[in-house]
Amino acid sequence: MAEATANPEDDTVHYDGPAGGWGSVRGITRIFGKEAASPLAMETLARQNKPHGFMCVSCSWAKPADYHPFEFCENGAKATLWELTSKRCRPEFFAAHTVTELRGWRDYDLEEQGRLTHPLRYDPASDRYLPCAWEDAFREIGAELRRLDPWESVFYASGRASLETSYLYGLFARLYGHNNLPDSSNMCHETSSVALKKTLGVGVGTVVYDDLAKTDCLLFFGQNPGTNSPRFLHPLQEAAKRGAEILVFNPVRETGLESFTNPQSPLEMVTRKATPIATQYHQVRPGGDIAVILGICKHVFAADDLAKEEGRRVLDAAFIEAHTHGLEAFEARVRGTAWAEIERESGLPRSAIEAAGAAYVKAERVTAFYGMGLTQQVHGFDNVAMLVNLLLLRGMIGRDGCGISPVRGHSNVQGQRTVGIGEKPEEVPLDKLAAQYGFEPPRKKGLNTVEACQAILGKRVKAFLGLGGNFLRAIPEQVAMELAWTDLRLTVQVATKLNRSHLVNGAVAYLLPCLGRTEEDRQQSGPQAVSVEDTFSTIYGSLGKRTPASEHLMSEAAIVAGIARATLDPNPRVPWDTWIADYGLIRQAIAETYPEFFERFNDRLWQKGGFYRGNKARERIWETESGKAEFSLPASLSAVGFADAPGRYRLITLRSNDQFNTTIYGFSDRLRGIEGRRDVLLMNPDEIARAGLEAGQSVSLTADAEDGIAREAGPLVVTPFALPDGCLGAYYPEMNPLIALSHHDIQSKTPAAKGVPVRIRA
Ligand SMILES: Nc1nc2c(c(=O)[nH]1)N[C@H]1C(S)=C(S)[C@@H](COP(=O)(O)OP(=O)(O)OC[C@H]3O[C@@H](n4cnc5c(=O)[nH]c(N)nc54)[C@H](O)[C@@H]3O)O[C@H]1N2
Ligand SMILES: Nc1nc2c(c(=O)[nH]1)N[C@H]1C(S)=C(S)[C@@H](COP(=O)(O)OP(=O)(O)OC[C@H]3O[C@@H](n4cnc5c(=O)[nH]c(N)nc54)[C@H](O)[C@@H]3O)O[C@H]1N2
Ligand SMILES: [Mo]
Repeated sequence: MAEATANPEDDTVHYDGPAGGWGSVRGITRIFGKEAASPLAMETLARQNKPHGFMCVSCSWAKPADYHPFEFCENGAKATLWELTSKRCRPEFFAAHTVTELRGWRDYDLEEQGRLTHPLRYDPASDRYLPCAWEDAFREIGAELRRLDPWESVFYASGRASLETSYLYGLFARLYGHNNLPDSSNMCHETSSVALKKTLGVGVGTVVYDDLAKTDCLLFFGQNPGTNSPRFLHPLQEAAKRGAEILVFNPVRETGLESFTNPQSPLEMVTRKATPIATQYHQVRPGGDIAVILGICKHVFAADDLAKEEGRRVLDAAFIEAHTHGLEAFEARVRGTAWAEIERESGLPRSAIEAAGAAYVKAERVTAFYGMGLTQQVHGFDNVAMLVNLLLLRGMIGRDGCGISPVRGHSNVQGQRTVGIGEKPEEVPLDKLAAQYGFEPPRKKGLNTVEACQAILGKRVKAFLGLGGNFLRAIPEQVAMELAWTDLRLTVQVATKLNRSHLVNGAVAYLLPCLGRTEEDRQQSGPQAVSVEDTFSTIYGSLGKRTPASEHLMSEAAIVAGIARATLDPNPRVPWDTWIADYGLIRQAIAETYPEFFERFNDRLWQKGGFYRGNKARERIWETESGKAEFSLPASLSAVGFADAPGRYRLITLRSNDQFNTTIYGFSDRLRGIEGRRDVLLMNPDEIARAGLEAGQSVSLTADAEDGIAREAGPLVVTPFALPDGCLGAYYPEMNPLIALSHHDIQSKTPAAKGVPVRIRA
């Protein structure tokens, strides 16, 4: 059986087996036992991601029409069992522990207490959370909000809540009077929303699930499907088997991109046969992607020069002429950049980049997939825009089997934006809302995540509502933010399990427990379904059937409606109670606001394979400034936004295979061969030697930001790992105290968590 071992050749820690396979089965079994989930949980897993089933609460990967018998992966199963745990975090727990005491606990131990069971109010006298009645909670929260200027409040959303809940949440903010609606997307694919909008006219990807069966070349930049979207490994395996080129660019050699054994295939499982995935694997330097892609473009222009001599073209000249703008300046920039510069910034030899270029030139249908490796950089916008440039050169957008695909994170993060959660007023049909509900919506831009943090530090915000998530652990600048947090007047957190954000509270604080997506949501008209949108803009119904973790839970939709009703003056056109009695009526309201996406929403809710909401760029209609797809010039050849200096490293903050964002399921990062601990500092053996360190030594990291603020994390154990020179790897969220709030993508303000300047302190 595959095990984590030290690599005999260079002593680095790595994993010997494929992704999937028996390791993933063992992973599921272990969590099943740990959460003491009832045998009925298996029945729930069998309904996961299927028509009339429920849609996984883990990632936003597609739920295909021709599904597998078990359309779930190791990490989807972990997420489901995490929700279905038999453990409960009851009022007795809070009676036994003060909030100050709990603040000293590890994230893992907090969530290990299990599901929250009662609405709770913070009692300053005893420093404890005490149970309260739902109506009292709503009344006091409403009264507090009514006392504030609406712009002094922030309504955060974490990307899981359904389309129905999200629509109500956004509407509530606007009826109340602000656009301060940051969401987890602001820390994630906001870079994509901004860059794709600017260059292609749509803020989402152009690829659909069926393209995966047609593409003959997949470019993979900074996304780790083995851990973060494991069901992606099935179409990837199929593509590999049909001989498609799979070109990976990642500083880390991620197992899922190297080889895969399909746990759903008895033959592969018994024979332990693994399919190799990547046909080329390039360990680019963190922040080196702009240079790599520019190098590939350079190769494309050179190949076009040669082809022209033979009367052929490599560029899609007709497409460029009819559909794009700005080629000339881009071409001049590419031709004017020397290979030596490209090699230095990318950390890759010219020959490797040319090999990738040759595969791209040969392919008929190319798709590009990417994740946090591109978006969480200071020049993240340029990373994404460069990928667009590359695809435009050969007309790889708006054809079957082609396109660009940001692989989204949270299961409904893209959908939340679709139905109005967002701080940018221009992206919400405010006139429509005004007419539909008879009010004057706020028109000023609201706060995104970084701006909300700045406003909290500057004491300009007095109330924070969190619809899920773990804001204080997910954001940068943790130390200063936690200090500022206690100055808030009101904090309200809607959650399923206890986390650190609940323990740093405002003067008036509520912790409101909600139903999970697997659970039956029974309202006046009967059990309610909800809906979510996946990474390919496809929308699915989702029906929870499990008995709720506690009879005191409310649905997220009902909690939002409860707070809204208590805050706002009555408006007969905004029937909160009627909406909650029957979510079909919320879907009707959504269809009225967004007819272009949600026409006949209720009829299409259970369409097999979901329904596609369409994408203009896919049809080659470009809603950009020029009316065409835009070539753009990167501001810099390096994406990290700081210069190299002696002793300064580029830190990548990583997700393990045993976590979902700030939720730590366990201490095993099986696919990277790291077991039993998360306090590791990954660096390559030569780098360890150059720094005068030894494997196993304990060190800490300090931030190397220019603002002079001391930021530190550790202790960490130096662990040899195959990474490029000059870079370090360590886990998110433990490293977040090291990230300055100002260290973010310039255009979108997405925190630059994949290229953090740090120093090592021995
Ligand atoms: N099991 C599980 N599933 C998840 C999540 C989870 O935490 N656990 N989180 C969900 C969420 S919200 C999201 S956004 C997604 C995140 O999914 P991903 O987008 O895959 O995010 P990460 O794992 O943070 O990082 C992705 C990859 O970027 C690489 N990388 C780092 N720096 C660079 C660089 O400069 N260039 C390149 N080319 N690559 C780089 C890293 O080595 C890593 O392999 O997953 C979702 N699914
Ligand atoms: N350094 C660094 N920082 C990062 C990242 C990184 O790669 N590196 N990644 C960023 C990214 S991509 C993201 S998306 C953010 C994630 O930021 P968030 O979305 O804010 O964080 P999560 O960890 O997903 O939130 C977990 C909590 O959600 C609650 N929860 C779970 N299920 C439900 C539910 O059904 N309803 C409700 N109401 N609550 C629920 C539970 O209480 C749980 O503790 O972090 C960002 N921060
Ligand atoms: Mo994310």
